[in-house]
Amino acid sequence: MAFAGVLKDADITAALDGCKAADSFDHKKFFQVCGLAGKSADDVKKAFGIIDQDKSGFIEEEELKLFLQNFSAGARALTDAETKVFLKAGDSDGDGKIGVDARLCSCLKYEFCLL
Ligand SMILES: [Ca+2]
Repeated sequence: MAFAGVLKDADITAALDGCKAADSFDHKKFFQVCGLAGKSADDVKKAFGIIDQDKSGFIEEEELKLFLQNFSAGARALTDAETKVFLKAGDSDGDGKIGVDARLCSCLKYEFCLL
């Protein structure tokens, strides 16, 4: 499990169960249920480092699409519509990808979890 040591397995399962149906993914709800919302900026950065599979320092659309599979290998890919909404929420400078530096992660934590 890619997130072992960061998140609880039961919370991950609950979060994935909540978005099983296509187009039911809500990143705010997901981050709340999986427990990332309550984590430190460092842990959120760690999580985004896992999602950034090619270690480019950015989470690109393709990586975002496979977001759920970082939590469970059997999870579905996000639909194009879900990916676009998620990308828009995290892409603060409009470059079409999400940056993974610490300061941005604090912003992401705020945008994704607290609003
Ligand atoms: Ca990347």
